[in-house]
Amino acid sequence: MGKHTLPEDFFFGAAMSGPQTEGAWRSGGKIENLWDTWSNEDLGDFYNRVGSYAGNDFMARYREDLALMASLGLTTYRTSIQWSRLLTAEGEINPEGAAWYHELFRASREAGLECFVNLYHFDMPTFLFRRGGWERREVVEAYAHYAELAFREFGQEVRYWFTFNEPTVEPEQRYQEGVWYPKLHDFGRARTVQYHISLAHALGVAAFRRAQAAGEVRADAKIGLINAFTPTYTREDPTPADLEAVRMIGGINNRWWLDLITAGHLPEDVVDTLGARGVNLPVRPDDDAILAEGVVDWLGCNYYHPTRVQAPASDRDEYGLPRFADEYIWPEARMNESRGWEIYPQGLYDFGIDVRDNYPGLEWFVSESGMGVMDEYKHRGEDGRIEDPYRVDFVRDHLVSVSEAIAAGSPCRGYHYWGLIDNWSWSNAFKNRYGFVEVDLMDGYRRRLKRSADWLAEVTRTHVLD
Ligand code: BGP
Repeated sequence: MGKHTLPEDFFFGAAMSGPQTEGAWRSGGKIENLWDTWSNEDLGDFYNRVGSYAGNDFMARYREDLALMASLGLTTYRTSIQWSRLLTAEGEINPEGAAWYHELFRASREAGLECFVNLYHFDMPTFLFRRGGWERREVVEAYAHYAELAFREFGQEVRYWFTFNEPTVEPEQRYQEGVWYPKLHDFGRARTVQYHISLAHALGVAAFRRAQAAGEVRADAKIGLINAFTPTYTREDPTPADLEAVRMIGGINNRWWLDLITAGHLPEDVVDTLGARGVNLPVRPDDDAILAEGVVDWLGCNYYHPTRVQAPASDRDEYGLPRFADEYIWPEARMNESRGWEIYPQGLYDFGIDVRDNYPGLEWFVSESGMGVMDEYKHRGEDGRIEDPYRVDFVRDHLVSVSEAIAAGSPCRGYHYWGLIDNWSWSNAFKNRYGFVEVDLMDGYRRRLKRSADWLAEVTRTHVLD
């Protein structure tokens, strides 16, 4: 009958992060992270000059927000601990920071919500960045220490842990594409950062296993990685050079992490090609043994858009660095114009099939999916609620794709919507709104359900999509 449903035990939840919601950027003993530093140095880089400072006021409104999530039928959500809030610059627990997260996890349980906890969401403490950030081993070690302390502190409360959110993004945005502070254009340094984050991930998993064996972490706890996956496509009639572009771009963004978390090593073909092009990773003799510890219990897939590539016109970019692909403009692409991202729900199905066929046994869930829309206040209806049928279409189409992947045998367990409650989107600040719940900046961060929230509540209740 063409009716799409999701399994009864399929979970629905919300995804968010500490730096984008908490606010209170310099109280409670929190030290500066890179977002605070960038805001202080160049507020003009942020949409409407809204910096990192206030998040979406979550620390003041968390009880209300948790209740809202539960009222929409969600049973889980994910946020992140901010390294810069939990630890002092001396690497010790900041008691006020710890108290906040204990309180948040307590309130979550009380609201009937399972809180998934991620340890790092692009929020490098500034003093560590000044020591070289992810370009330095010292910082990899500092992350491992932070992870160890977090497992010990919250190990009895938290069941679902994640080492990183989107480890592909910092190398790309900060070091390669020049988009985020410190705005570098250096392909090689970006790969060093990517390599060091891979080691940090593996050391984090190892610390988790040790803490679990020692009884510091619950026996039923799991560790995972959350990454942004961009299924990589090329033109319909590809040349061998187009396929080569797919191999390298898909290899750097997707296979790199999938191989690490399922097999405990990096894809050899990708590392070899990088080396052949003069991009050498800062490998040390014992690194293979470290990476081998990176195998996780399950995976979160953030999916916003696919990547479409073709053979590059030149094998060097404008900065003289290796270039593996040019963008391929697919004439049929449907765009979310606000964000400039292609809307392609089938990418989730294709990801699910990739996991089923190439990484058998790997359980996964959709850890982010969402649609950000500019000037959404213009859609406000007469009763004050934002009318957003486009969001319903977007989420339904993606969930249909998930249900088809599950029907084809892919082990997808749940779906977290990104930005359930409008939040601060890095340098885009509050430009593109993702929420099923509006945050009214003109009215003291007041929360108001958008029309789409009615639909969401119905789907979480029935698990029926069409
Ligand atoms: C992901 C991040 C989130 C979130 C989301 C939406 O890459 O994990 O932190 O921000 O994308 O993107 P944006 O906020 O840039 O519109």
